[in-house]
Amino acid sequence: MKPSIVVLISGNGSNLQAIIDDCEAGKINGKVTAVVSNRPGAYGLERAQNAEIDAIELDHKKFDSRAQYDQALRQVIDEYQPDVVVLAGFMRILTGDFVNHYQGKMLNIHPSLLPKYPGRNTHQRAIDAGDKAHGVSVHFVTEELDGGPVILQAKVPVFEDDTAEDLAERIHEQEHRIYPMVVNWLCERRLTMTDGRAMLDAKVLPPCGYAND
Ligand code: NHR
Ligand code: GAR
Repeated sequence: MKPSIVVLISGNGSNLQAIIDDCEAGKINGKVTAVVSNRPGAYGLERAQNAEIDAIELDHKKFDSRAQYDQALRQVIDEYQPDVVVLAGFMRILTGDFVNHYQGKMLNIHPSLLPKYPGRNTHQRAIDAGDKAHGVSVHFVTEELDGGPVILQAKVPVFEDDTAEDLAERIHEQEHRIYPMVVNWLCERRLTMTDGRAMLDAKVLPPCGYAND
C-alpha cells in the first residue's frame, strides 16, 4: 500500500494542489487520503473534492479550547492512518500533545528563511528589515512554533520596490517545487527526525537544511 498522506489547510491550498499533482504523476510515492481545513469554505477543500479525496471541515470556532479542538482533529486524522501529515498553509497553532503524537511524521512549510521570522507577516517583515534575500523553509513540526529542524530551504531575491504580494508570489513558485520533494522523501523513509535533528539518507542535515549555502 502507498503511504497515506493527510494534508491540513486553512485557505487556498496551492501547496496541496502541487502535492496532489505530484502524487498523480507518480513523483510522490504516496497518496493524499484526506484534506482537513479548520476554516469552513477554504478553497483547498474544493481542490480535494475535485481530486476525489475526502475533504473535511473542522471549524475551530465550534470548540471551547485548543486541547478539545486538537483532540477532535487527531481523531479525524487517525482514521486515515497517516504516514505523513502535511501542514500546507494551516493557520492554527497546535498543542504539544498533538504535535508529539505525530513526531517525525509532520511537516510544515513556512515562508521565511528560518530561524528568521517565525510566526506571521513574514514577507512584510523581510521588506521592513531591508533584507536582500527572503525565502521559504520546510521543517519538521515540533512543539516550538516554527522551531523544528529545517529540512530544505529555497531563497528568492528581494527587489527595491517589492510589495509583500510580490514576494508571496515569488515564494509560492519555490514552495511548489520544494514541498512535494520533501513529502516524497518522508514517504520513502529517506527522511527522519532523530534526536531533534533532520536526517536524510542517514546523514544529519545542516541547520539550514539540505544543499543550502
Ligand atoms: N504548531 C506547533 N506546535 N508548531 C509549529 O511549528 C506549528 C504549529 C502550527 C502551525 C504553521 C505556522 C507557520 O508556518 C504552524 C507551525 C499559525 C500561527 C498563528 O499565530 C503561527 C505560525 C504558524 C501557523 N496562528 C494563530 C493562532 O492563534 C491564528 C491565526 C489565524 O487564525 O489567522 O493559532 O507560520
Ligand atoms: C504558503 O505561502 C505558506 O508558506 C504559508 O501560507 C501559504 C499557503 O498557501 N504558510 C503560512 O503562512 C503558515 N503560517 P496555499 O494555501 O496556497 O498553499
